[in-house]
Amino acid sequence: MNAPLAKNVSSPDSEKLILIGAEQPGAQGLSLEASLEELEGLAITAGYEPAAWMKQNLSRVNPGTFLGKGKLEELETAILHHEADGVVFDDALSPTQNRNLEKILKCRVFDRPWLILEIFSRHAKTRAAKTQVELARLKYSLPRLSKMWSHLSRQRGGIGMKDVGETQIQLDRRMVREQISKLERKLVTLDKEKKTQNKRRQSAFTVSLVGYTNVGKSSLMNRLTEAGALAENKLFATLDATVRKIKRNHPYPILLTDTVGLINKLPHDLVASFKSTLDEVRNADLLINVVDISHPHYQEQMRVTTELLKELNADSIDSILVLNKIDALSPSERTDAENRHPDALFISCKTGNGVDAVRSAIDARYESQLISCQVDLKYSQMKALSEIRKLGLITGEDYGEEIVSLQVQLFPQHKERLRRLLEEI
Ligand SMILES: Nc1nc2c(ncn2[C@@H]2O[C@H](COP(=O)(O)OP(=O)(O)OP(=O)(O)O)[C@@H](O)[C@H]2O)c(=O)[nH]1
Ligand SMILES: [Mg+2]
Repeated sequence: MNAPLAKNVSSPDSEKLILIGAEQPGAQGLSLEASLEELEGLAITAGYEPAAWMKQNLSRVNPGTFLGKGKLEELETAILHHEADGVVFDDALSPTQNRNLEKILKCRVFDRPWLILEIFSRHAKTRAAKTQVELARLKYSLPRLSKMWSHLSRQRGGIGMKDVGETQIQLDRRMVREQISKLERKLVTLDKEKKTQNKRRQSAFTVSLVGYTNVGKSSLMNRLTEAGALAENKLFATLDATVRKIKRNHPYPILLTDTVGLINKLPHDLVASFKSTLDEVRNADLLINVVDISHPHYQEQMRVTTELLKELNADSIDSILVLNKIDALSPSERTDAENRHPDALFISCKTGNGVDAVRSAIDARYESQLISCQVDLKYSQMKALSEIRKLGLITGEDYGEEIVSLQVQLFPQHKERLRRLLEEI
């Protein structure tokens, strides 16, 4: 992290963790070093105390224990040495690997996806976000039920089911499955409510802020709209899509959406659960791809963002690249970045530098989508003018003897509505 991250809890008895990363042939995304650094940031955000890092070159993942025997022994020694309470793997563990590792290492073992879920769970505020995270957590836990359950219950007030027997696990599984279907039903209802809201937004130009976590999306949202969105030096500060109108004289409002940040190895269940939030991205007319240009690994973060947008089928949406935090660059770093990204907009949400250019770029993209057409009105039809104004932007008026010729700019999808309106008058 390029700046110290805010700790969620600074409790003196926060759990000590050993972080494990593995270099695997053909792996994509962040380098091992950058990925472990990020894992450390995630662990701190979730309130843990990272005690040490361990790296491993893996030519083959052991299906039962992920790591080979030698590395496991090394890990056991490290746990004793650092008096660690647990181990977190940077890679996703299978449920079997997870259970076996807990048995061998006799301490809590979890992985990056679970860590992200814990953070999401702490930061979720709205009903939809809470439901989405809870669903993802339960789906993740179901095949891992045994010791994992004790973490779940601990976080929900500590029912204390540490040494549960097989029968108990069967019962727990059934309970979790029932809870999963209950939450899925709840999400469907919430989704329906949202669709009604979205319908009202159909005749709007929607712009979505996207990008890696902590790059400054919410800060840009605040600069552009005075939305008062929560901006914090915290991974995943934003979990819910906030929508605000950018005030302008256009016939259709421009709506700006702040979205959840992206990260490498985002848990699959989480992506699925956040589908409706991420729909904001998929359905946008324009994406503002925000990058923290001052981050040492910004290029890798850009790569991960591109990959995730592809996964969300959002890679063909028109987008503007915005490089934020230029206040944190030295003059030579700035020149370097400008040479490397000649088409990007350089801004600082901290100083406000460049924010107007983002506003103009959004307007220009909006206007480029409009089509021009000529509407001839008889003077007796002039009452339709106010209706036409609701559909499009009148850019020219030519008053003839019999008719008024209007130049109207509008979205292609509204041409049919205009035609019908003219027929009716
Ligand atoms: N130096 C500097 N810091 C910035 C700038 N813009 C945002 N920040 C800081 O970066 C941190 C993250 O900002 P947010 O706006 O919360 O970032 P985000 O992309 O919304 O983050 P998530 O919601 O967690 O994905 C905060 O501490 C901001 O104050 C900038 O231009 N310069
Ligand atoms: Mg945010």
